[in-house]
Amino acid sequence: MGGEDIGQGNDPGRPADVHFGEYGLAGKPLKIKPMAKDSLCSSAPGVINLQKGNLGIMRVLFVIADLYFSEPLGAMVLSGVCRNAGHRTKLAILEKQDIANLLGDFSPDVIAYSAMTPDEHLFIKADATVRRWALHNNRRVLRIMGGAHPTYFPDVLRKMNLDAICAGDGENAIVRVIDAFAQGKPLEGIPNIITPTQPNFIKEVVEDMDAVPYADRDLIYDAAPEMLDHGIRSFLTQKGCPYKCTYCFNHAYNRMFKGDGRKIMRRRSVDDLITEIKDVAQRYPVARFVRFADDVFVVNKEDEWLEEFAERYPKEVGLPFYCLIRCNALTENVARLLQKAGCKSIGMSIEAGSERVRNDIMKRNMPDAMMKKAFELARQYRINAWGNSILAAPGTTFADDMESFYFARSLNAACPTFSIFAPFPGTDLTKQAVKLGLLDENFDFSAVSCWDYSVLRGYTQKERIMQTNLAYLGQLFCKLPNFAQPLLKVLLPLPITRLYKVIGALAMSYLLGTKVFPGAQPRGLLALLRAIKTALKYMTTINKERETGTSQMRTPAVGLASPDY
Ligand code: B12
Ligand code: SF4
Repeated sequence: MGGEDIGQGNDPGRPADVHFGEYGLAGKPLKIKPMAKDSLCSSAPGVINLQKGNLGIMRVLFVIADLYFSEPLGAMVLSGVCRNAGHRTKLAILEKQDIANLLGDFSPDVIAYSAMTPDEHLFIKADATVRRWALHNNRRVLRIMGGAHPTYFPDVLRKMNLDAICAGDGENAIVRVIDAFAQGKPLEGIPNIITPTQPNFIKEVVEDMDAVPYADRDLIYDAAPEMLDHGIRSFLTQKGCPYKCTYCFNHAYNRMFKGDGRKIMRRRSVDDLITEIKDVAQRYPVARFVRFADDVFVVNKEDEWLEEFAERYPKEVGLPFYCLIRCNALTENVARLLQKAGCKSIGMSIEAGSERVRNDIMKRNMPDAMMKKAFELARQYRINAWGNSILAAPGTTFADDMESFYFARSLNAACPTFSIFAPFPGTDLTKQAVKLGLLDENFDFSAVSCWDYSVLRGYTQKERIMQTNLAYLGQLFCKLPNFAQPLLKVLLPLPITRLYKVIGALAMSYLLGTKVFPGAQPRGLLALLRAIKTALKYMTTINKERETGTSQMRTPAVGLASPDY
């Protein structure tokens, strides 16, 4: 990543406006965060190239699968890092753009795929186009993939015949890789980078989050200007989660990266965070709502960071915000501080109605009484809680799912939602599903979705339909009065899931728009209709046809390249 003295006018502590000549972004000066003296990495490869007069400047095409309403922070942060090092970047959104056109126009040197497991099939298809283009144009292009998918399924390196994958944090790795490529040096030995000849990687966790340049918002708004219609702007305040929920990737990440003094929980200073939010609010003035994308916004009940944030954020930023928190962390003091700060909504997952499923199977460690108290506190402090429950988890029955519905209804969450358990490579619950014989050892994870029929063996077709129908009707029926409840039992077995999906998507859009992100909706009829269409697409897309014959994913995939896993 960048370096001690990148470009001109880089007085640490003072923002610098740097224009990279013809490599600048559509003539707009790129505002670059001053780099800390002891920047993220010890070497500063990008600087050398800049000083050589643009010789090593690379064109990096970031590729993501799709956009829903969220800004893809991973690609945006890495684009900020690359631009800070003098490289030129652009974004391809596979579900929206034809990558072939972008390849012709942008002529990239590096293809940086940022992937989640269910979208793998889209990347395989796009990669075939990239390889064809490179061959026809006699271009040597570096193809690298990062994000959750390669981190937990490193076999994708071989499967797609990529040059490299990045496991975990990419802030340092990406520039080191690009510079090595530009200089014709090997990629082996770069922390977090796995190559065909170096499957065991050196592990690195980016600890100084303040030294990371701000997420590059132009990357996303240039590729998808309609995202500006939405008033929501996403930010990261901390990385890492210490909990061990069995369906989530965090225990796998922690197992893979902890040790040797590496710090898993990392947080930005309040100062750095507020400076970025103010900068974004000023430069993209439709900002109406802030969404903190951290897995957990508050971990400790006594939290000096939160106290400072609650003091300063309302005065210096003042935008309403949404964040994620667990019931065990929402004490009266934390609820008070969140309210003081301007928190309007929280994501506080329920996950399951019975303590057996919630605590034994999912390892949430939350008794019913704790959950009730947390939802009560949220109401008391006028913070709207979005509580999701996972249906059809391994080792559960439809009776458990109904219990989840009744429990969620009893908690009276502002936005109760229900999703279907989707197995992802490397998690303990996926391994448990294999152990129980509910999933094949060779299960193909591509195109798995939290909104579609369960992929687990052991449920009858009727149960599968009822689970999915409950996922779509549950939120609406949580809000309907007691006398309407018997109707749910009548509707659940009917094989009209497609209709329920539309009802569910509309109910969810309404609750998200009015309770979770109130006031952030796009202004103008056209923009609003576009947003509803996106929501419908997000929730009604059915599992894509599997790539038969090409997918060889094996289940315990995490850390295949990691010696201590
Ligand atoms: C916000 C979020 C979303 C948002 C935005 C997604 C986005 N495009 O960023 C929305 C709501 C759209 C979303 C949707 C889904 N999500 Co999501 N999401 C997250 C969440 C909570 C945070 C992601 C984030 O912003 N992180 C912060 C950034 C800075 O980190 P990052 O993206 O990981 O990027 C870093 C590294 O991975 C790496 N890196 C990333 N890309 C690249 C590329 C290169 C070339 C390199 C070198 C490095 C690199 O460097 C970055 C900086 O360190 C994560 C959990 C998590 N903590 O990661 C889940 C997570 C990524 N989501 C997940 C899933 C499963 C989904 C869904 C499939 C769920 C579903 N509906 O079925 C959908 C997929 C929708 C789709 N097809 O795109 C899983 C992925 C598991 C997997 N094996 O792939 C995660 C890990 C959560 C989990 N269940 O454990 N998600
Ligand atoms: S608390 Fe949330 S982010 Fe942390 S491990 Fe559990 S599900 Fe994952």
